[in-house]
Amino acid sequence: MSQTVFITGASAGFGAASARAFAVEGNRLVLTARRIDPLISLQDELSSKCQVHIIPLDVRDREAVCAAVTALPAAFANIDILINNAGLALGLEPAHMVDLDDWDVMVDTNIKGLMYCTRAILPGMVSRNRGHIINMSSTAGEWPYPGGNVYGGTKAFVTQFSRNLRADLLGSKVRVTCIQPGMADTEFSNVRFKGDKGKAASVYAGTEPLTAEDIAETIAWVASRPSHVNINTLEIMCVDQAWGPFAIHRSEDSGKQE
Ligand code: NDP
Ligand code: 8X3
Repeated sequence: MSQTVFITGASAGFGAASARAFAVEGNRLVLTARRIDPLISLQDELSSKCQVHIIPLDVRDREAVCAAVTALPAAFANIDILINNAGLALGLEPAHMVDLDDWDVMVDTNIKGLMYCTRAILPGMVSRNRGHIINMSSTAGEWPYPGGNVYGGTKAFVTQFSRNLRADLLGSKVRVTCIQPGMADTEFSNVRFKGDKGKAASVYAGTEPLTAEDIAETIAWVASRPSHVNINTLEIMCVDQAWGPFAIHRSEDSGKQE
């Protein structure tokens, strides 16, 4: 069955790989991101397989999100699948040392941008009684780590927002899925470390991390379940990643009475 798929953050990583995964005959793709050049390249690459509409869009811009959805050409207007993927981490400093602007950008993108896209597209899905919202959370939304502070907080929002959407949508046929990947080798770490390629590469050194294609395949699988099946939450890690024990700080005089 042909579907219209709206992807945020389609210029790189999971979003671009998802565009490739959904580029099958009959489908219509709406690809959005701030950078237009990678979107044009992707459109050139995929337009022999399916119809592709690209929109330069910053998901933090509430008016622009509404305008983009309202102005969709008729062929792309009835969105079946929204992949709320645009997002980023900035920095890995402890909370008392971070740049507050970085926290603002993460909240505005990962939380508010995802809210805006959902609110703009969901009414159409409800009125057609058909649709699927796939939200990109992270293991960072479930499991804390030093320096994860606001990034993990934004992803915890995505996880709980996804569950609450399901609660609101009970009685409709609209599905909601939350994907929680662990470490995946995309532009993510390069963005987090603000272009420091050495630091970004060190995140994946000596491991076989998840790839963007691993996540895109998972998204495609989730979306292709029978229409009465809703995958609620799906956490995925590479085999080279797992949990550690609780961290315990010990000092020389700990526990000693004066
Ligand atoms: P990439 O950096 O490779 O891709 C991020 C995408 O988000 C880019 O297309 C970027 O496009 C877009 N984006 C960022 N800010 C905005 C914005 N304000 N408006 C619109 N688009 C934006 O990272 P990933 O593919 O790895 O990340 C995709 C999602 O997956 C993110 O939400 C991330 O938090 C999450 N994730 C990543 C993991 C990983 O280890 N890689 C693990 C778990 C979750 P542009 O810059 O052109 O706007
Ligand atoms: C990305 C995974 O562990 O870098 O969301 O936060 S992690």
